[in-house]
Formats: sequence, C-alpha cells, structure tokens
Amino acid sequence: MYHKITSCRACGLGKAQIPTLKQSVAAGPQSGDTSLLPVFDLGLQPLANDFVQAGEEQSGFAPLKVMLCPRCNMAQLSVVVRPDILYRHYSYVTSPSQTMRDHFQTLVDMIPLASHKPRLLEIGSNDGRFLDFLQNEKGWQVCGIDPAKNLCETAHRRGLKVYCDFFGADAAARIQEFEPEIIMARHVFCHCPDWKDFVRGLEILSPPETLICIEVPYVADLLSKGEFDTVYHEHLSYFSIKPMSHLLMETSLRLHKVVPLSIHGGALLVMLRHRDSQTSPDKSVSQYLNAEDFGHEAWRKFSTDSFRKIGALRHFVDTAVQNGKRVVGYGASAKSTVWINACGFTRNQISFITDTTPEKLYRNSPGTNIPIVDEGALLRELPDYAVCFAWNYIDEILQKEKAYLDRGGKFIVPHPDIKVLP
Ligand code: DWN
Repeated sequence: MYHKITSCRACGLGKAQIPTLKQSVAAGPQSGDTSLLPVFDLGLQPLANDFVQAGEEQSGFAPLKVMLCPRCNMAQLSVVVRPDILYRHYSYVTSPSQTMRDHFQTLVDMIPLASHKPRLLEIGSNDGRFLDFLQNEKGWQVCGIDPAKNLCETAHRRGLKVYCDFFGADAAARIQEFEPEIIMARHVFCHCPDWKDFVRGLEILSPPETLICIEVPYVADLLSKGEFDTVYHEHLSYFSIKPMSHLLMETSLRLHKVVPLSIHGGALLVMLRHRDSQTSPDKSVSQYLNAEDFGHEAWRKFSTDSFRKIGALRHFVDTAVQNGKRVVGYGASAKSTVWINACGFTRNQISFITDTTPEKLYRNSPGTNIPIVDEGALLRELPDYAVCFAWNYIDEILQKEKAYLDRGGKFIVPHPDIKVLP
C-alpha cells in the first residue's frame, strides 16, 4: 500500500549519487548528516479521504510522520501511499463556496495575459470547477488533467476537455498539442511523489514564454499557525522556496515570482518561467529565499503545540459530553480525519459530521464509526456544539448557519486555538 522514503525529493540527499558541485554550493554549509530527520509523528493513521460505508473495508492505515532534510530544509512524509489508492476515485471536490469563487477571481487578476483568449492547462483539474469558471465566465480556452475517473466524468459533463491521468513527462507529451500559454497546478504539486518527473512534464509543455503557476500550501503558514491537520498522506511535501530552487537547479525552469494567498489556511502562488524568458524574475523570489528558515527548531515547537491542541480539543469535547451536551462535526474535510483520529473520537463523542459533498454522504469518517450526514441535520438535530472542521471557510459558514446560532447552537473552531462562537 505504501513505500518508505529514504532520500529528499528536492535536493536528493540520501540518494546514492553525490550531489553536483553546483548543488552543494547552493546548499550552503552542511551538517554532515546524510539521513532525513523525524520531526512530527502522528503514528498509524487512516487515509484522510477514505470515506467508506459501514461494514465496507478501509483502504488501510499508514504511518503519518514528517521528515526534515538537514541539507535543504525540505519537509516530507516518511512514506508514499500508492497514488492510485488515493486518487483514482477521489471524494474531495473543489468547493462551490463564495470564498473559492473569490479566490478564482484573485488568481485571474494575478495572471499577466499575453492574449485575449489565453490557453490554460490545469493540472489536477478536479471536477472542473475552475476550468468551467475560466471557460464560461472569462472566455478562456482551457484543458485539464486529473487522475480521478469520477471527477473527470463530472468535468466532461460540464463540457470540458480533460485527460484522465496523473501528470508527468509521459502525460505532458500527450497534451502537447494543446500548446498552453499558462499552466496552473492548484494544490497538487505537494501531492506528487516524483517532483523530477512533474517538472520534466512542465518543461515539455513550456516554450520560453509559458507561465507556470503552482498554488501550494506554504510551510510557513503550517508552522506559524500550527495547521497540523493539513498533515496527511495526500500531502507528501511541506513546501518552501529553498528546496524548490534546488529542484529547479538542473532544469530549464526558474522561479519567477512568489505571491502569498489566503486560501486553505495560507498558500503561495509560485510562478515559474523558462530560463530563456524575456521577462525578468521578480524581487519576491530573493525576498522569500532570504527570509526562509524552517529548520529543526521550528518543527520541534510545531510538534509540541500540535499535541497541546489535540489535548485541548479532546478535553473540551469529553467535558461537554460528560455534562450531557451533544457535539457534532461540521465539514468532513480531510482535516477532520486528522483531528478525529488524533483525538481518538468515536460516535460516543461526535454524533455525526455534516457535509455538502454527495461522495462523502452516508459513509463513515475514515478510521471511525462517525457517520457523515447532510448539512440540514444541524437544524433538524440542533446539537449543542458543532466542531467546525472546515475552519478555512468559517466566516462564510457563520453567515450561512445563522439559524443554528440564533437557536442557541455554538461552533467550536479548533484552529488556530480552540474557540467557541458566538
Ligand atoms: O489539498 C487538498 C485541499 C486543497 O483540499 C486536498 N488534499 C484535500 C482538500 O482538503 P480538505 O478536505 O481539508 O478541504 P476543504 O475544502 O477545507 O474541505 C471542506 C469540507 O467541508 C468539504 O468536504 C466541504 C465541506 N463544507 C461543508 O460541508 N459546508 C464546506 C463548506 C464551506 C460548507 O459550508
């Protein structure tokens, strides 16, 4: 089901080959340590989106441990779960929320356009929601690629051209005829086990003026805000700019610009261009490179804080339940799986979780017997507390669930520190 990782995905530390002189110089002083160091460990955990019906078998459990590269400070999981298990049938769909629509517009505003009807390829196009927005509301020419059969079918029903495959050099060769001017990869790069193959695919599709936009969760947000619930088997890497610059060193691509984004708890839009591009790199690249320092100490603090937060939510919910209160979950996000299994919750603590995604409904939260139900259950059942596991949409949710709050319901927001609203 999974294999172990022994070398750094970005700089290659731990591989049999000796790094090139160029790589060694760029890496700076080395610790002499040749192995990846464990920095955060949640033990054996279920797969975050493995929603199965009661009685059906889970895909399995795998270690959830983050390792740090002492040479380039790249953080990555100690194992890679087989991508076909994770993604051939995928239950996460891009959110139809206003927050996400606003985010789409933000991205469009950030992309410098070379033509009136640009050709954009989206890698990891999910159910095609972003492509649909670009094609039907902006008039762009679009094409996508995604490995999930169920999501590609939805995208096809939306009238979109989407290839059903994992992205890499082989897939890129098949897409080449589309000749994208812009390549967008939203929250997919850190899901990818072989960065070199991914970048080779980008190179195949990138003549000098192609703009590549990679949207990734940023490790600075993870560490500074304690977002441990975004550590799960799909997220193989915890991204920062330094390791990325290592990775690109032997390729034809260069970092072009880095822009902070607020989506999903904090992310970056990392723009790449061909080294022969006429457009000069933005100063943001060197600013990020100079500011980054995500070493062992930052991870040690993160680990301690994360276990404190897990203990705090467990204590709050246990106490509420002992006092006769009813507690449910709101949003069966991948993050909810991490919280629930880290806290050891079962149906005895969390009666159910509401969610809007049809693929997740009437299945159990992975690793537990907690059922996922429709969002109407919140008003029908009026629980005392709803733990908001979709905290990245909290403002929108508070507005949407006003009727629940008006009837005395309360949201527990577990992040960044446990808070009860109102
Ligand atoms: O990288 C990834 C990111 C971008 O998305 C993936 N590996 C998986 C996924 O992570 P997630 O599941 O934590 O994403 P969300 O978008 O935070 O999930 C929110 C969940 O809450 C969804 O299942 C939808 C649900 N929801 C709801 O029931 N009512 C969301 C909103 C806004 C709502 O009002």
